[in-house]
Amino acid sequence: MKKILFFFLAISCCGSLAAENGYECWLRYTTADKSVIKSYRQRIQSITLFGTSSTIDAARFELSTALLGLLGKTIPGSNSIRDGSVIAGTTSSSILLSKNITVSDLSQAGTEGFVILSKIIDGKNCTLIIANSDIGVLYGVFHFLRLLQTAQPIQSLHIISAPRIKLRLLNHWDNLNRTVERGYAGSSIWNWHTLPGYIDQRYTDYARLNASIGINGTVLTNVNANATALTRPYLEKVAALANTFRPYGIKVYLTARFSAPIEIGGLKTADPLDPAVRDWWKQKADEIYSLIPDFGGFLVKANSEGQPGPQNYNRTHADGANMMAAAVAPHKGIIMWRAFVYSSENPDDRHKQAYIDFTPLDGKFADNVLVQVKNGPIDFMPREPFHPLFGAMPKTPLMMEFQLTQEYTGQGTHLVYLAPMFKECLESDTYAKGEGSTVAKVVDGSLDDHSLNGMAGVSNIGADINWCGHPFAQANWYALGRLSWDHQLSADTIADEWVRQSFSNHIPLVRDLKFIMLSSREIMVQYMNPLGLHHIMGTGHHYGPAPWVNDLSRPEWNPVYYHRADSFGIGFDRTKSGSNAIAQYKPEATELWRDSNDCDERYLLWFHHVCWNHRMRSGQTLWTALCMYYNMGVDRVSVMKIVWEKQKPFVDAVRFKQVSMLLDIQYEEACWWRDACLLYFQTFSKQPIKEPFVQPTHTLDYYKQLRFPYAPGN
Ligand code: GCW
Repeated sequence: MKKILFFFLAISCCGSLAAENGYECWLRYTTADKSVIKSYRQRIQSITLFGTSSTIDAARFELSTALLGLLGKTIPGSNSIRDGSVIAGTTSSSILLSKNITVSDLSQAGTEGFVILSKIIDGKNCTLIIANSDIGVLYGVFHFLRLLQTAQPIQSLHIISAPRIKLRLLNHWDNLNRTVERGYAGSSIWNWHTLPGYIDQRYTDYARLNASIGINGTVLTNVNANATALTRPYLEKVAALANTFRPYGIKVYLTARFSAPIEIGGLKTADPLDPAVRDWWKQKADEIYSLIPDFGGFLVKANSEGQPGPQNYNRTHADGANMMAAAVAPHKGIIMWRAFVYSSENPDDRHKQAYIDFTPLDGKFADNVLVQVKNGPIDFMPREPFHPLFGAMPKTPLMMEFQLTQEYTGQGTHLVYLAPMFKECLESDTYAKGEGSTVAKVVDGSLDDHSLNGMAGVSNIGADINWCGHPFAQANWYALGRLSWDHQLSADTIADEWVRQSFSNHIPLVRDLKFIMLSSREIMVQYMNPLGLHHIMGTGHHYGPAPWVNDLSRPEWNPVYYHRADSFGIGFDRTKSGSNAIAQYKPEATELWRDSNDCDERYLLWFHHVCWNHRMRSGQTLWTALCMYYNMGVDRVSVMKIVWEKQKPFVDAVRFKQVSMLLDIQYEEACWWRDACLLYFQTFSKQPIKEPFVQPTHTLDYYKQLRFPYAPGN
């Protein structure tokens, strides 16, 4: 009886628990929360949208579809003002709107932002959504719908919101054959073969989801680029996508293979100073813009991991970038030039190489070039210090590159909410211009006054029905959008919004899922890469642990290069006595890392090689601490599982089961990381894994012989 009563209570507080496949992501528009639906019905009785563009049509579609779902009835359009009118548009499209907003509010909204106001007009309670541009109206509508979906009060609104960052982009690492490099959610959503004739509904839904979180650009192709994407037939396909995305304010960009003039242009060289090469790029840009007048520009990976680039011709990265920049500049295009470079010939610490290559070029890039920098100096590890380039190139806009796809953070099977990691980086202080010179201020352009600025996330989207594979991976896509709009939002706020929209407003569920999400990143660090360990994953596919690998052709591809375990101890000495990578940071920024006895222990083995009996703050030895963290990470995954199981009454059966199964896998894989790493490091420490820590289930040889020939994303 008790059980039955509980079941009914659960149903009544959560609304429908119909099976969900996750396709809608955070735009589910299910019945509004009971606590607010009555007031919403009062406040929302008619909708008026001024304007005639396809963007306004998109806003109208979204509003009417969403309100039908949320309020359970069709909300009529209306030309007259009444109680409960929701009126949206630009000030130029409506005198009513321009009369009811102050110049100051409007100017704060800027070109892409919006204002949402509760106003009494002619004695009637109205809600106004006002912007300077149609896209601002669409963003405002999506914000209003977010308020409704997250059960916020809407009686007395005065919201002004404008993006802090100009370019808010997804970077797809999608290949033309529809494989996705480091993709764990199925094949590429771009069906190149059926484009441009066939426009999959997914393309529109992709644009809706992106616009709802403020993303305004997408790089469609892999940075390990294929020049074929720049041939006419493919450009026509790209144009079809651009047409689909345009109403949603999303520009398309492509990756440009540096050797394209040779590969598809029939030239003998791709030397950026060669007039024929320069002309080829100019003509290519003209051709692209004739098909896609608002084409965004190119993202380029050059002279890195085998990609061709200007250094093949003894030219600099600036020479290469500026040549392409000149080609797109007449069309207002931009170049995003990646700083992810390290060379096989250079024996220096990989941590240092991008800084060494790029800082001398500061001030040498054309105005329409951004240098795109990964959050950390190695490669999207579970935890890295911020990249030393941030704050070191004041004359160049540095664009942030985060990785949403979980290449090194659990791939397709681990629940890891990455916003805390993104925030950790954004809030790091570079001290470039004294205290408070955060990475966020470098990236949003405010520190050095760059009006061109951007943030990108390497996409985790694929053709899986729920887009991202793991139901919780959607939260990382969501977080990228929200943080690029406003990097001051907390990871907690973003998780709160996402859970409410993606699951429900049921308070205990929101609390518990946030608990899981907000702790998940640190837990993952503990069972994979505690204490500053990094790059100890499997070769090629990067799946699972393989700290023992030491036979790859390039030293910096081997895990042993990074952990440097030996009979004395473990860790990479990056201080003066070692590679001195630490000197690439401002002295104030390194205060927490400099001294191995006083180092922020989260970065201990990143910056120091310390002995196995090194005393930790806790008084434990390093070896014991290592055992403790690996075990703690695993134990905390089991807590995640318990907390998830409690949600059964509040989550639809399909997603509940999916996440349960994935958490089981995550637990198994966390144990694998713990056991394989501890057994391997034990061969150097020569110390026991003592009680209460768990004894590994298998031998080290067992873990070493595991093979995963078809692991995804490779
Ligand atoms: O993280 C590494 C990946 C490569 C990737 C490269 C990069 C696209 O393992 O797959 O290539 O980074 O960012 O260029």
